[in-house]
Order: sequence, then C-alpha cells, then structure tokens
Amino acid sequence: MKPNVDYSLYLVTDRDLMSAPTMEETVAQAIAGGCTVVQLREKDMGGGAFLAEARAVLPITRAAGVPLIINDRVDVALAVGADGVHVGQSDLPAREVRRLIGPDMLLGVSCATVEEAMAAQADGADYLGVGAMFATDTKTDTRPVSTETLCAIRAAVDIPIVIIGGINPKTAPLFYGTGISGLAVVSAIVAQPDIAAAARQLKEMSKEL
Ligand code: TZP
Ligand code: MG
Repeated sequence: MKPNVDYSLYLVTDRDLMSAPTMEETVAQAIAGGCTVVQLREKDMGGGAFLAEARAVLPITRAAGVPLIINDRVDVALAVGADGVHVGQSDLPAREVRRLIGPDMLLGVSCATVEEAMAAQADGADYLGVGAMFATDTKTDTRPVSTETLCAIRAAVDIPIVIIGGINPKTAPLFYGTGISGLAVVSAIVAQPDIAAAARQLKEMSKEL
C-alpha cells in the first residue's frame, strides 16, 4: 500500500556539493534535522554504483520511516526496493514509469507548466516537483517558473507539490500560503557545514507553508 507521505522537507542529494564525507552521513544528518523525503540523485554514476549507494542509504531512510526516492533510474529503484522514482520531462514518460513500478510505489514528476502538471497527474504522478523557482548553480539547464505559474499549477492539480530551485531560508517565506506541500532542497542543506542544523531551520519554516 502507498504510504501517506509528509513532503514538507524534501532532500535532493548531490555528492559534488555535500559537506559530509559520505552519502550515508549526509542522508543521516539531513534526516536527523527533519528531512521527510530523500531523493537520491546521481547524474554521473553507472547503474551498479548507483544501486550500491541506494542499498547503503536505504536502511537509514527505512529506520527513520522516510521514503527513499530514486532520481531517473526506474531499474535502480526496482532493484533496491526503493519507495519511489522521480522523473523529469526528458526521462521515461510518467505513464510508462507508472506501468513499470506498479500502483504502490511513489512517482514524482518535474514540471514547469500547467500543461505538464496536468499531464503528470493524469499519467499517475503522486506528487509534482515544480521549478526552478530561482536560477541555481546546482542545475543550470532549468526552466524558470514564476510564482504565478506555481499558483496556476496548484489550482489545476490535486496532488502534492514541492518546489525546487534556489530554495533556502531566505526564499522559502515567499511561498508561505501558496498551498504547496513542501520545500525540495539541495545546496541549502547538503552543502552547509552543519547539515542537520540547516535541515532543522528549513523544517521549522516548512511548518508555515
Ligand atoms: N531541479 C530543478 S532545480 C534543481 C533540480 C534538481 C536543483 C536545485 O538545487 P538547489 O541547490 O536547491 O538550488
Ligand atoms: Mg531526470
């Protein structure tokens, strides 16, 4: 059965930016600080290494009751027994991913327009990642999403939305009251000297959403 997910502080990993020496420590500290979802994102890793990393991280997320989502790689998600998969507009189509993972795993889809959001919902997405809300050095090939578009997406779909792209303690308050379910964050957590403290601050702020 599909878990009832708390999307309020959604960590997306980046091994090139993390301040801790290992992915396991990064994830453990982020969860200690209050992250409620972990997405493992590896853009330059082969399938075997990605699978090994996911196998190392899964016991940490499971022990905390935090869903582990795999970015892009449906095969890795299925092989490790992850809780879900997250795909973008240039990855396998959401409808095909849903067919492959079955009804019970979580499916997240990145969207930047109302049309993409409605299609993702119709294709079986459980939640949307909407952004980039701000330009970010973490991912440079993003499309900008205005607050107006975010609000139009919120009005057009029923499923939870997390926002991504330049979300940090300065920008998060701009989204209070927009009806989103969570903050999806890379550098404002993993690149901070104290990962748990950074997550704790954003977790506190997420309560105002
Ligand atoms: N997708 C859209 S923006 C982004 C991704 C993966 C990166 C966000 O990184 P940061 O460091 O939180 O701005
Ligand atoms: Mg992708």
